[in-house]
Amino acid sequence: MGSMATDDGVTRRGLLLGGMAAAGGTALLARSALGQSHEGHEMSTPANAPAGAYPATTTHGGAHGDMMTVGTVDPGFNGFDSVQLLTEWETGVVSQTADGRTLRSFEIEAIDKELEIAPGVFFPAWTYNGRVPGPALRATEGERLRITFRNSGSHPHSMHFHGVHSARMDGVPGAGLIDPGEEFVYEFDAKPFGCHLYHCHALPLRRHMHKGMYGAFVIDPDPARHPDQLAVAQSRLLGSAENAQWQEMVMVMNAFDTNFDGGNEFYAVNSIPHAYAKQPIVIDKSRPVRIYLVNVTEFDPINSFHLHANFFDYYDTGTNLTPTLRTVDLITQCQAQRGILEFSYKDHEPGLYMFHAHQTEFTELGWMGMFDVREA
Ligand SMILES: [Cu+2]
Repeated sequence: MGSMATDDGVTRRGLLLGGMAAAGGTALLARSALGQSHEGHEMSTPANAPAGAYPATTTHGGAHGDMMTVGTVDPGFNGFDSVQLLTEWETGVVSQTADGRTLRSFEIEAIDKELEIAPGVFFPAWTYNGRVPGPALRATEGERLRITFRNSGSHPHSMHFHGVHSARMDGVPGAGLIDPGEEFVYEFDAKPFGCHLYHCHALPLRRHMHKGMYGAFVIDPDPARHPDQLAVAQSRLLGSAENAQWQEMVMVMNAFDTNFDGGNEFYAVNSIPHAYAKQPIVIDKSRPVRIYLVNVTEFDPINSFHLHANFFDYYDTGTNLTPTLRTVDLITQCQAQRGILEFSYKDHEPGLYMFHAHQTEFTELGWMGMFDVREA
């Protein structure tokens, strides 16, 4: 919690409503059914009402479903949509180095861009390639990576990768932190395999983080290096037949301080509050699910992921091929913590299964979604 932030959820909701007025009077919260228009009387639920105090009319029901943004964010305006972000991996361009190694090259540009992060609420983001979170970079263990970073934004920025590299490539002041108009090339080996992240490391760090400068950085294990756990390694390798059996998605837990008071007004995975509640993520129940989960939430010290009616295995940081935790239904992450979740619905009946942060306030302010589990 930032020094200026309140930890009082009621007051925060009050701030949210104030922010809505500032955003042009577009009302956001309602106890309405999903997708239903309640313009004109959405304020009938008092802003300080405790969750569940009013009967839910949503088909998703219950205390989680009765507070929801109304309307939809325009994916055309943002240039990306939430469903697309789940499965869109940036794998760069592959070539060979002079000594015969695989070289994977990425092009990243820092761009100032206004995003519509909730219906009618616009946020002056600083982005990588015009999106928040930035591109989900994906490579394979042992490759040489070359990231050409161009700063077309209005402030100094960098790319600081969580991984193994030299001091010169660390993306901190004096080592890859560049001014507007400049370019820098980061180059290092892809290691260790795992679920990592990158983010800007300009100061003040909290400002550059919360403005949107972060993204997932996944390094798949090279199966040839893991003969004793070959099947698991193969299943993690994007492009393999074994990997194609999985339903993989990337979820970056983030939040937005839309009134710049050092506390967040909106919480989400992949930026858009309630996006996956309004448009549940379709899951084929016969195939396993793998989530690359990264927490970049600024101001709040912790975030979490809770899966309803099911349990998952968890690989902390993704750097092992055996689970760190087995059979859990909740995982907590500080900022920059991340890991891989694996679970299956094969023995479940089809239906809508919820997932959300288990900080109730985060849930109500946008960090809640649904899996729409269906027969194959
Ligand atoms: Cu920055």
